[in-house]
Amino acid sequence: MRNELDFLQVEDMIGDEERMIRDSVRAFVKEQALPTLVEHYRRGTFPRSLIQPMAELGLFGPTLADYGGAGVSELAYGLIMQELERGDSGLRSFCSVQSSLVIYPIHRFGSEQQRQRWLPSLIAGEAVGCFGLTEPDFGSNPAGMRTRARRVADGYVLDGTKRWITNGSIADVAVVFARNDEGEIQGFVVDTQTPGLTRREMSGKLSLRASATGELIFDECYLPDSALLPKGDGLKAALSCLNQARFGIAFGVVGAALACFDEALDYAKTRVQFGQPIAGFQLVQQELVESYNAIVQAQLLSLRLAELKGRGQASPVAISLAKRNNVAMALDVARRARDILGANGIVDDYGAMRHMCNLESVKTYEGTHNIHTLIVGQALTGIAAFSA
Ligand code: TGC
Ligand code: FAD
Repeated sequence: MRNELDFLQVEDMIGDEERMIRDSVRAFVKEQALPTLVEHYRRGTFPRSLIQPMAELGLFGPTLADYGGAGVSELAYGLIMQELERGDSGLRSFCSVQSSLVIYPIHRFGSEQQRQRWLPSLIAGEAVGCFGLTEPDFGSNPAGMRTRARRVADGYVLDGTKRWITNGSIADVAVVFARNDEGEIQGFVVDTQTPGLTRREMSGKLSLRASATGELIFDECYLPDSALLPKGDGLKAALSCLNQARFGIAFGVVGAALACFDEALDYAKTRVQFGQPIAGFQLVQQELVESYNAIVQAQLLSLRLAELKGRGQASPVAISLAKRNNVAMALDVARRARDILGANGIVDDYGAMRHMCNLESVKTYEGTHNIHTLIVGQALTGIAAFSA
C-alpha cells in the first residue's frame, strides 16, 4: 500500500527496526525473488537458489537470539512473512516451515545434542527442514495418526506415511510425529538420509507450484534413542508448533493481498473502457474499497496479535481467529483483483491469479478455515463441535 493511501496511519504502529527489516525483505523479494519465481511457478519447482540469500538476510529462525538467530521481535517476524508472501506463498511457506515448524520445535523440545546438530545449519540455510504431521487418512484430525514408533533396543522403528509435507522432498531433516507402543504421540528428529525413509515429490499441484511438497514413507525405519524429541510429548507439542506457523500466515497473507490490491488499483487507473479508466466506474471502485477495507482490518488484527505474542499472551484461539480471518480476506482480495484485471487476470504476467491459486492451499493447511471456525466456536460456547 502506498504511503499516501495509509489513511489509518498503520505505518506509525511499526517501529524503526521492524520497518528496516521489512523494507530489506521487500527489496529482496522485488529484486531477487520475483524475477525467478514466476518461472519456477510455471515449472512447478522451488527456487533453491533463494535459500542462501534468505539465510544471509537472517530470515530463518529470526526470533531466536542463540545458535546464530538474529533475535528480532515477533512483529519483525510477521513482517518478514508478509513481504515474502507479497512475492509468493511458496516462498513464505518455505520460511514458515524452516522457522516455525523445524527450528522452533528443535529449539523448544530438543536435546542439546539435537540443537547443536541442526540449529546452526538450519539458520544458516545449509540444511533444509520439514514437518510431518499430516497423513493420507488424517489431516484435520491428527490425533488419529497411524504412524507407529515401535520401541526396540536402543531406539525406535518408525512405520507409516506422512503426506502433503512442505519441503518434504528436499529436506535434510524432518520433525515427525508418531504413536508409541502406549498409544501416545511423540516427536522425532529424523535425518532424511536414514535407511528406511523414502520420499516422493507430489505432482499435479495447481496451487503453491513454487513450493516443494512431498510424501515421507517410513518402512522399518530404525532411529536411535537420540532421535526422540525429549520434550516433544503428546499432540500438544505438535499443535504448539502450529501456533507459530499460523501466526506467520496471518501476516503473510496480508502481503499476498497487498500485492493483488496494488496490482488491481494500478490496472484500474490505466485500463480504459467506454472512454474512461475503469477505476472511474462505481462498481469497480466498490471492489477496490471492499478490498482496501478488508486489508486494513487484517493489518490491525495482525499488529495486535504481534503485540500480544511479544508479551507471551497470544492464545491459540486468538491465533486461529487471525489465521481464519486473514486467509479468507486475502483469497477474497485476490479474486476481486483477478476480476478487475479482466482477461489479463488469467495470465501469469500478472500476479493475482497465482496468488489466488496459492491461497487455496493456505486456506487448507495449518488448520482449514472450518477447523479454525470450530476452534473459535469451542472457545465461545465451551462446546467442541469437531465430531458429530
Ligand atoms: P485437543 O484435545 O483439542 O488438544 C490436545 C492437547 O493440545 C492442546 N492444544 C494446543 N496447544 C497449543 N497450541 C494449540 N494450538 C493447541 N490446540 C490444542 C490442548 O489444550 C490439549 O492439551 P492437554 O493438555 O489437554 O492435552 O485435540 P483434538 O485432537 O481434539 O484436536 C483439536 C484440533 C482439531 C483443533 C486440532 O487437531 C487441529 O488443530 N487440527 C488441525 C490440524 C492442522 O492444523 N494440521 C496442520 C499440519 S502442518 C501444516 O499444515 C503445515 S503447512 C506449512 C506451510 O507450508 O506453510
Ligand atoms: P480433511 O481433514 O480431509 O478435510 C476436508 C474438508 O473437510 C475440509 O474442508 C475441512 O475443513 C472439512 N472438515 C474436516 N473435518 C471437519 C469438521 N470436524 N467439521 C467441519 N468440517 C470439517 N501437513 C503437514 O503436516 N506438514 C506440512 O508441511 C504440510 N504442508 C502442506 C502443504 C500443502 C500445499 C497442503 C495443501 C497441505 C499441507 N499439509 C501439511 C497438510 C494440511 O495441514 C492438511 O491438508 C490440512 O490439515 C487438512 O487436512 P486434509 O487435507 O486431510 O483435509
